[in-house]
Amino acid sequence: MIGYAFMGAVHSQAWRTVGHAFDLPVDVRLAAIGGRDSVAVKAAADRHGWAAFETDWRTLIARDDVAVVDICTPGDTHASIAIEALAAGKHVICEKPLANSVAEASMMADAAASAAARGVRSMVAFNYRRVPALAYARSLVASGRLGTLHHVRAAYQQDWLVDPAAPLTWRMQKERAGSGALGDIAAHIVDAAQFVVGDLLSGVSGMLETFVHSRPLSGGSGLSAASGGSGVGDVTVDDAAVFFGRFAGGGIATFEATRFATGRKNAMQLEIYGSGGGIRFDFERMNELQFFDGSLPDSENGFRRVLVTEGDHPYLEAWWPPGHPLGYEHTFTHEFRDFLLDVSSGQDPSPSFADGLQVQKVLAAVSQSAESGSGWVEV
Ligand code: 4PW
Repeated sequence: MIGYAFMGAVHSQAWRTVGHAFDLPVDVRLAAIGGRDSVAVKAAADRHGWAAFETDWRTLIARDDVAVVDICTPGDTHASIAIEALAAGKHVICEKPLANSVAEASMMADAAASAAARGVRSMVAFNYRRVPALAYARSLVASGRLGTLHHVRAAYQQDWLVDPAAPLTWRMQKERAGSGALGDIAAHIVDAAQFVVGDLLSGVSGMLETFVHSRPLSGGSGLSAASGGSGVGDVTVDDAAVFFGRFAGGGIATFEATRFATGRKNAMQLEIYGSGGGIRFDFERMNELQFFDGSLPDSENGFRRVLVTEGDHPYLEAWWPPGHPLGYEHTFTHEFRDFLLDVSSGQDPSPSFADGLQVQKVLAAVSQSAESGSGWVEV
């Protein structure tokens, strides 16, 4: 694994547990963790259970005991690491968004396609697909329980940047992150909406907003880095993205992604309404799905809470008896289980780099719309 901040920590947890939670045809060994700062990466190796550490990612990729490279770094390094790892015959998991641009994502998708011809597999880590309630929602839609799709409403609301004193970190620097809320959290709800609906967005129109344009320089790099630097730096990405779109097969959608929804900490929400019913999901209650089954008589009907903890719900066979909820970290264990099963059986994991490229194209279309002001009519 390369990277050791928030995603590095939660991925490490998933690598430690996946081989124990699920029966896998492979042994999982946390061979090496990579990072530039030798003191920090050694501490991360000790803390997260990695057998070794490297301060050069190329050295890590070249190790004979590394079969899978897990990329948990800022987006400006995804393409170079993934392309070299695939060329070296290593299977690759890359955190979302796939890249900082369509051009980079396209090169990664091409490298993944040629690597797959050599039996080398890859996946982009949109972990919300592995929330049991969303995987179950997808099965409800796929089985026709909602009928013809009319509306999707998706939101991803955080508030960690409302305070203008929150320090400047890599997530607010375009050259490191590519974009702000758009690539970091709108990417999640675009992928999750397309995954649950089983269709792709054909067009979008939107706006981006930056509320705070300069921040104190930070002493660290993570989401909650303490401000230890001196002076201020420019915020060069969006704080919020609001957009709407149309699905290729019909149905319209609205999306809101923000780091300024005061009071909302990690509120990822998805609502789907069709001719036959409706679904509502809120990550703050991630083990539940609100389901309106339109086949029941109106006199006895309404949204009912489905507790998605039964053994026949997706992934639940590995965990606890009904009624014992799972957490955020389980979604990463689930995605690694699927990845390792696909690699072992010679299948291409999902979502693929091509899927990641398609999300990147949606994000780029939103940016283009916002920059050109297209579709905006003054009242
Ligand atoms: O889903 C993740 C969130 O929990 C996102 O990928 C980034 O990390 C942004 O906020 C958190």
